[in-house]
Amino acid sequence: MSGTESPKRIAVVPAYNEAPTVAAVLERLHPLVDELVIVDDGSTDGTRGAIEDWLPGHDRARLLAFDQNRGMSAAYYAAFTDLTNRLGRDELSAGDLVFTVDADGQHELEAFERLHAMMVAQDLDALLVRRDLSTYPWHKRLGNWLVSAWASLWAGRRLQDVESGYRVFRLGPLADALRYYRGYKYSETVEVAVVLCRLGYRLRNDELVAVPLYRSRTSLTDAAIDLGAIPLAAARVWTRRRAVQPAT
Ligand SMILES: Nc1nc2c(ncn2[C@@H]2O[C@H](COP(=O)(O)OP(=O)(O)OP(=O)(O)O)[C@@H](O)[C@H]2O)c(=O)[nH]1
Ligand SMILES: [Mg+2]
Repeated sequence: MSGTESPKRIAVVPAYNEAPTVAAVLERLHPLVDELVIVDDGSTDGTRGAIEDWLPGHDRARLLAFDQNRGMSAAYYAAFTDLTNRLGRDELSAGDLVFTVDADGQHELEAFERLHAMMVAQDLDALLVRRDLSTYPWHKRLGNWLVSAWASLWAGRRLQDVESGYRVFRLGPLADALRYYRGYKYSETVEVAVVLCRLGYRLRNDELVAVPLYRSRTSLTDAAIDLGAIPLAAARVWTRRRAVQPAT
């Protein structure tokens, strides 16, 4: 895939009950991108209102909103499917860059330009930021190490922080990967990583970025779901790859 032409920058921000932080994150992110897609699904704390108050005057941003909460993976699936459909209509290009950024302020936007430059200079298909988890409690770090090690086994290569939601994808590979996973709860991050690796895309997961603040809402159950989702994602690529590949 060529990385030489100037790609569009699109950010996808999933937001669930992030009223205190979401507007500040969007305000900071908006000047960095050509397009901003926010997905609020069924927040109960005023997140929707905070986004709607922020939207006027930010014409490159749009909101996808669900009335019932469907989980982070469903939010990404909706946004990525929308982008994939626009790729199919030639409104976007396979080389365009899709950034994913959390709405809680945990993703250091200082790194944004550096991540873009790495994608282009190294002609990467995906860059999953490795978060500096040194401020996290030991059990979170251990859990992250275990899930990443398990994912590495199934991906066929070492992944350092497979649970990271701070990522950059080329739209073409992302649209391709989307044919092999949907995600449940938080599993989107681990599934897309394993699928992209199994499909042979060029991916990095070793670029370390600081996390400005610690906050955690994920549980042991979420980690268990991810552990189960990883081999299933790899198996889907093995069993369905031939079936979904266009005939040559
Ligand atoms: N649209 C949507 N977004 C969600 C949902 N759950 C979480 N998010 C968002 O997804 C992003 C990541 O969620 P977090 O709960 O911070 O998870 P994390 O940072 O990956 O992991 P922890 O640090 O362990 O909590 C944040 O922007 C959340 O607002 C959801 O059900 N729907
Ligand atoms: Mg977070």
